[in-house]
Amino acid sequence: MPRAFITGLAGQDGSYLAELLLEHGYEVHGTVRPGTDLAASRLAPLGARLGRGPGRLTVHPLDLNQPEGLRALLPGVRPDEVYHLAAPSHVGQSFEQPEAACAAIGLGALRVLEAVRRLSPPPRLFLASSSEIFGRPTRAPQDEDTPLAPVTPYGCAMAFATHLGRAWRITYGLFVCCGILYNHESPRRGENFVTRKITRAAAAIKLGLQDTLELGNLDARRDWGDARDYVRAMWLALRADSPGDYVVATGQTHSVREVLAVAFGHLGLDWQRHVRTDPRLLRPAEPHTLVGNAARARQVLGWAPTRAFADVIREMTEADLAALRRQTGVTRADAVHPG
Ligand code: GDR
Repeated sequence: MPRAFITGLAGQDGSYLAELLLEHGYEVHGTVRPGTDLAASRLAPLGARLGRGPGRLTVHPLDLNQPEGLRALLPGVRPDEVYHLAAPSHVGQSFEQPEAACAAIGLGALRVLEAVRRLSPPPRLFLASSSEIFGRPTRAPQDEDTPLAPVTPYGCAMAFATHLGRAWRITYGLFVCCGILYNHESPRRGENFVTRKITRAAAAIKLGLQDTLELGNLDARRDWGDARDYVRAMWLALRADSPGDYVVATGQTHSVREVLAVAFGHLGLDWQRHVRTDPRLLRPAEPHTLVGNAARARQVLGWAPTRAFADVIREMTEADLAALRRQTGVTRADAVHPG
């Protein structure tokens, strides 16, 4: 049975990918930040799977900002497949801390590539890249050959990491796949990303725990997919006959306003009564017309998205409502706040 190694195991994607690989009998290893409370993390549902061997999960606390950490750890694990998912993922924050974001994303990818290259035989490597590398593209939808034109620190760092992956594939003949991932959401999405911020606020407003929601640009449009579909694409990429880069996207865009309409509408609320725009939440630059053409993933990997945008947003809203009810004990929502 294959052995996989995932950086960023406790993230949205890392946790779903670990579940997928365990289901397929893999022995899964991965890194989490030192001090991570597993029972309170996204890995909590996998508690019973902790251990070593096929179908088991081994967690390695490791600070990936330490240059030597991964290179020291990987030879002992001897993985067949490595998935590099750990990185700061908030584009807005990358404007506030550009140096930290660029170092973690750029040097992080470089260290993984170097650690993988030194293993014998080298494992197959998936690098998580981002639609942010296209920034303000000259064409839409974008595919694997679209020129990179990032406009955010995050996007610039991801472009650097993507070029490194391509260069190491050419130079060293490594099996490296860059997944150019468009936005992907789920109930495990971090609360500071716009979809989750909206679904959580809609649930809190429904329960009378909150009245207003502050957001930035409501006109922004994104190609939003489902995280569980996207980790399946990662896995399929490493099972292909040869390495390549893949756009992973739905090919459709929606606006932040549409997210609001679906989430609030699902709970019988009118979002316009609750949402305020806060100029401090506007970003210095926004990408334009990010929409992906996943034809190569479809043809080569047999991949296609299975969950529709509105279904994911509704699922997230339901999950937030259930979680807030559990946490607060508020159940008579309608009586508290008529919406
Ligand atoms: P994004 O996702 O930047 O596309 O990066 P995010 O959900 O943060 O923003 C999407 C759009 O919504 C607008 N927006 C707000 N965003 C946040 N976070 N908070 C707000 O209050 C708010 N109001 C409006 C943003 O301006 C933006 O236009 C995601 C991340 O997962 C990256 O790691 C990944 O690489 C890309 O998707 C593809």
